[in-house]
Amino acid sequence: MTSNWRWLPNSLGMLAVDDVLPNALCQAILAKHPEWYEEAASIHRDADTTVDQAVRSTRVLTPPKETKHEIQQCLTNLVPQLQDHFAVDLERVEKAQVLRYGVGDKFRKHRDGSADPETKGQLFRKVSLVLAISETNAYAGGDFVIFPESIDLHGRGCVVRIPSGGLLAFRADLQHEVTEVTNGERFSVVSWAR
Ligand SMILES: O=C(O)CCC(=O)C(=O)O
Repeated sequence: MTSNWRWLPNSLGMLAVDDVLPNALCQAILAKHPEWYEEAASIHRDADTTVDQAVRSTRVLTPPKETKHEIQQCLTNLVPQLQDHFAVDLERVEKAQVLRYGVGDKFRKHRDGSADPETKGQLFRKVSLVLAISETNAYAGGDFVIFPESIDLHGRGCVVRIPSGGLLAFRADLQHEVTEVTNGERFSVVSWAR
């Protein structure tokens, strides 16, 4: 898909980029994930990390180290562009999570962190990175919805359909959600630059 999915996020100050993850890598994740260990994804709450499936229900996959390395390299290569776009200094990109959402899975509206220097520990994050592995027609529901502060959408948010391999980057304090998957499986990669 080479549509203009990037137009809306870019016009709202986010950064949308096609083909950040090579197609062969996305296909390898989709084909090989059944062999990989997976566990319930956690959230940060107060100073703790906890699993709360009413808030975040998805599985974190554990790809082999070469695959992890390839993903991490794709994200690290983006740092100059992210620094430029968001006018921030970035020291590193956190270890990426490869996520699998089955039917019923979702991540309720949340913020990933904040660049406020008062923010301690894991939640000190400047830029959130979301990359699609699946094509958007591989599942139903599972919409990625962003709630920009710059326009009044009466609380509704904008759905951004990131094509396979594409990246959406946005300030880590922007609210967003993944709606419940109602059919199929949805795979994505998330990370955060700090
Ligand atoms: O899986 C996604 O597309 C995004 C997940 C998300 O919002 C997050 O992990 O913070």
